Amino acid sequence: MDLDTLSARLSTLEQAGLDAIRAASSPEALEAVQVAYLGRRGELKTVLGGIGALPAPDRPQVGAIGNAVREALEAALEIRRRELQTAALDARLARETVDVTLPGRPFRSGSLHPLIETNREIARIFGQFGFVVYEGPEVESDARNFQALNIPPDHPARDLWDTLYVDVPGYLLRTHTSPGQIHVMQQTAPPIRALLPGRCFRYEAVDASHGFEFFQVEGLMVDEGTTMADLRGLLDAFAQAMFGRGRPTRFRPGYYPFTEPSVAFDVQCVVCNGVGCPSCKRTGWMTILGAGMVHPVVLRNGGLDPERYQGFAFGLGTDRIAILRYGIDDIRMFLENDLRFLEQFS
Ligand code: 2NL
Repeated sequence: MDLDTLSARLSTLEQAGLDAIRAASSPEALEAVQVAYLGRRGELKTVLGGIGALPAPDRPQVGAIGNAVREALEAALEIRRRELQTAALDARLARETVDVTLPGRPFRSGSLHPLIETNREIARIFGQFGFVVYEGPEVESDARNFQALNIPPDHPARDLWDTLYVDVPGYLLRTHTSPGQIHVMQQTAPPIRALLPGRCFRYEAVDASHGFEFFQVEGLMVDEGTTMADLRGLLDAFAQAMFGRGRPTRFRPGYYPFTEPSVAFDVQCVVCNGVGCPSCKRTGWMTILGAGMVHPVVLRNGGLDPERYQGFAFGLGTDRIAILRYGIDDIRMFLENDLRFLEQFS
């Protein structure tokens, strides 16, 4: 082994190392090249191992060449490492690019249930006349649901077949929202203008126009000198707001144990405008609620003196108003929660 041979080998090694570094296409490959050329058992160490066979004066020169080769390879490694890092970053940026100009994915928004919408509209209209919304419990005492309302023990509504009773003796699922009005009378001093919306329950055979759950809104007004004319005017204003201005209305005689006198309140048929059609059974009129002057016995049961105070009350079926409002022909739709039905109200 002589100086020239060794320098020639070092120069070949440098060239091969530089080529391998440039050819490395990943950080892992580059690492392998580094180990192969500059590692403890790498090419450079192997070639320099031959230095011991040289005459002593030649050794420093070979050592210097060896160091230059090492530095050249290390510099090339560093440059290539940076190149690979930059390339990796560019690739990642390209891969993860978000196009902020793309339109968002539309999401489905829900809508209020038609009964809720109807309830709110009713409350809004009566709210304009000073009526305040109250709520009573769905489980009521027999005392408030029937006795306080002057419904005698032998009244057909009290039949097991009409009322849903709960396991607690003396309690039942309210068959109307009227017991809530008893709460209001017992707790509020006149003037009272109360609106009571809520779910009611009756033991019914279910069909297109009867459910065992239904929604009711009741109104109660009590003050000194309240008359039937006040009731007539209020209900007429309600009908105009709900079904359109100029819609004719009428009172017919009715009967409820808790009002005297009692009336049925009709609006001209909203389907045929009074001509007569299947919806109004060819009468030209539709009954939308029942009402009357609060029976003195009921006022007294509510803790009020009937000599001083008079009142009127009315009760309407929310389902029925919603049917007329939206042209629905089967009340079972309201509680089935079929999205194909509900989505039509969004
Ligand atoms: C109907 C008829 C009505 C009442 C409800 C009432 C409440 C009290 C006193 C007197 Cl505390 N009356 N409520 C009065 C007349 C009729 O509802 O068939 N609604 C669906």
